[in-house]
Amino acid sequence: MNEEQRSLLLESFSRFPPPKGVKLSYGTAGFRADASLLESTVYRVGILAALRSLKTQSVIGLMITASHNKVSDNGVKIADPDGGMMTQRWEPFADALADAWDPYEFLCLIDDFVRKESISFDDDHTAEILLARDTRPSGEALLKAAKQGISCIVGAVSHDLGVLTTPQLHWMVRAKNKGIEATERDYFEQLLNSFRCMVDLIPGGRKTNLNSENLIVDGANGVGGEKLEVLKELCDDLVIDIRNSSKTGGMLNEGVGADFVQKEKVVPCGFGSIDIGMRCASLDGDADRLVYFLVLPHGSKIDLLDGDKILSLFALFIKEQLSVLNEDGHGTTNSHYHGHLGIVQTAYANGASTNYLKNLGLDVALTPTGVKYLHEKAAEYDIGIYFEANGHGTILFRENFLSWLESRKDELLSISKEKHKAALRLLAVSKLINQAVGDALSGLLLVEAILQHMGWSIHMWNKLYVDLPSRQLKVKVVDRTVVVTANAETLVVSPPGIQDTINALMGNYPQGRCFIRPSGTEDVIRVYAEATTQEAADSLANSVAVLVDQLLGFGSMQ
Ligand code: NG1
Ligand code: ZN
Repeated sequence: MNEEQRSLLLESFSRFPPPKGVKLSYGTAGFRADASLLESTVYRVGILAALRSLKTQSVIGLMITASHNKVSDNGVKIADPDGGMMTQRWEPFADALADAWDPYEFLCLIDDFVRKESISFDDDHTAEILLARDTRPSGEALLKAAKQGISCIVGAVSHDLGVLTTPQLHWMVRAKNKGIEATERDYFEQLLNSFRCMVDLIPGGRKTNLNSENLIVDGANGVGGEKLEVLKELCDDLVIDIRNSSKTGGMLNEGVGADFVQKEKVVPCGFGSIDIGMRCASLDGDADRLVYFLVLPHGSKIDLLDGDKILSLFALFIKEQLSVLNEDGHGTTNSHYHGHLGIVQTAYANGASTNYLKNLGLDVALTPTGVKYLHEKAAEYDIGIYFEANGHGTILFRENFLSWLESRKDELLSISKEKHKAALRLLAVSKLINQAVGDALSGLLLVEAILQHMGWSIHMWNKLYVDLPSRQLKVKVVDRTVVVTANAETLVVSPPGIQDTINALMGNYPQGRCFIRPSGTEDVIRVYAEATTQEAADSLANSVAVLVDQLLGFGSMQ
């Protein structure tokens, strides 16, 4: 680094002192905290994004959001050149940068890192960063801090894209680096063109009346509802009743949104008995999660169709297309099977969904919680479908497989119309579903297209399998980092002894399954339990939560 660069960094450092006594870390989804604590962190992530752009010589994304967390929180994360999450290799540097207190320590840290990573500051490559934020009131000021961070790397430029969903920004970063048009309009057009293509390929033609009930969407009072309004205006075929859009004045994520619906299993605000039996969906605060639900008669209870059920619907559809593509004309499968399909879940996946998928003959892999792990695993297949139970997920297509489909699709037409259509459907799915991260808007369009393709109502979809009753709890602890897990978080290896007690408790319940793990986004230990009855799942989760509280918490539970 030359003198100009050093003095730029030193001068700006003094304007963004880190908050005293707060240590932040780049968790499951970037840095998250109360928004009032984040200015300095966001400024530093601006620097980080610029360095990442120099290193990769590509466009990088920086998103200001705290997703489903409360409106007073905020967060910041980086999108890598392929639109995925920032490489885990850079996370320790992100942590050190966010926590550096002394200006010279700060400078040395950057200097050493730049040298270690061989990042060059030559004039041929300048950093370029796309910035966006969700609808949180703190977003605008934090975005300014990010710009300040970026501008203290010599030559770096930022483009403020304003309010976007998280997946829109990731999509744009990916598109820009592939040399594809990358405006918001392009995003909407790609989604709608591929959606229309899927609808045109419905067996027996377009059947608009198949899903006679309307779709009603809860926008979490956030950016997702706002963007869905745009999508609806651009497409006459989309009949959607959008509630809790950010423009209706309700509080972000307060009694609304995918996280609330999934965890509480009750109707969000704005929904009630008039919606009984209708097809309802809920997005989270930055629209990277999607769940569907059915309002049940009497009270506020719902039947939840979570990420696992969305995954199962997608898996069934993709498997069907692959079978048609690979059939040899005598009802048997070709020996040269094209398109290895893999499913990726976490330990939070309902056991009934995993059984269902395995019974379909599919490969199911488990990874630790966090999109980065699921995404990485899914990228190992020709088609990898991953979902967290909370509704975050997508379908990844390997480039080679897509090129093979593209090159074969016309030839397939002379062999069989059905094979040709199966290839076209797979190509349409690859364009519709976000290849960078889970995206509630594209996920919603794909669910709608597949339901129409199958001729299914939400009730029929819901019957694919019956969820095992489950309960998720969280326990506040002194230091969540003392809990270390293994085997995709299904086993506690430290502190010693806890796993034996959990095993003994699980043994008390038929089909009892329970695990604990430290959250990556909150200062808690999460407890998940599953059993054959709700009472048993509740009781198992409670007894393990009490154990965690006694050993690691404040002893306030009994
Ligand atoms: P943590 O706090 O690490 O459990 C939560 C979700 C993740 C993921 C991240 C990022 C659960 C149990 N955990 O992570 O799946 O979505 O937030 O938003 O839902
Ligand atoms: Zn989110």
